[in-house]
Amino acid sequence: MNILLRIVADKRQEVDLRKSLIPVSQLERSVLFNRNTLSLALSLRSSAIGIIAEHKRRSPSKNIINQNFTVCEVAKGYENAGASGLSVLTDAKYFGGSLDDLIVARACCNLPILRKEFIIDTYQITEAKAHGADAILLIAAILTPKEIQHFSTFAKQLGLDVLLEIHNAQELDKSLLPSIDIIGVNNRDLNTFTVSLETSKTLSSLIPEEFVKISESGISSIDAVKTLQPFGYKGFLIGEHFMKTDNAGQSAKAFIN
Ligand code: IGP
Repeated sequence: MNILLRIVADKRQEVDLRKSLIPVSQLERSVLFNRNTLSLALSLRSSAIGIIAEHKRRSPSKNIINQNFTVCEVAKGYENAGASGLSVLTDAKYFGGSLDDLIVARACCNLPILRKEFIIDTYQITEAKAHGADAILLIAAILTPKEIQHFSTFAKQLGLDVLLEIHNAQELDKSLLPSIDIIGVNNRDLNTFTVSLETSKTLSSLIPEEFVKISESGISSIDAVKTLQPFGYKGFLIGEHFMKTDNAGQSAKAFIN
């Protein structure tokens, strides 16, 4: 079984368990659920270089990246660097993240926060809001067009922005909905882990103007950002390159200022 299918199968079990422990009504009563959200799309639109900086301890492709930072110092470091948004991985098994990371990040910065997760159920969207997120990720490769429609309209009703991630033209075809704010081209193939910035270059012209376009993964130089900007990319989602250093905020600063 490929890695993506394995992650999704595990996720189903994990979500069903959490659902049985914490009912939706309880999430909806939380303080963080009842707050005004920040728009990640708006923040990207108004930035010269929109960096969505990611908190990422480890990954299936790279194993351990950095476990020495606290979420709070990373969140504050990225905010001071002038990032347009913060991405927080919440998957525990493959990425070493948690929903607690989201709560801490929310308490430590005022950036729009993306819950970086394999979303397969509306329950996780309610959870995202109840733990401080402003935006969610939907991965086209693991969802049907119907699910994309359902999950994205659900998120919009909660005031969350929706980032839809694609890796090829077929995935884009099932994703062109008014309930999507941002389209992200993932340069990393989640099945094989191969990274190529060519993916962003090839797909850029197929993405309609009304979506904020971002390029995700494998970006490790300012040159790469400069190369992709003329293709219409307003945002760049960067994790490993910042996290593998001994000062994530400082390395993000070098990209922005
Ligand atoms: C960041 P990188 O190569 O800069 O660490 O990539 C981000 O794009 C990557 O973590 C990512 C991801 C995902 C992780 C993109 N899409 C979906 C988990 C699930």
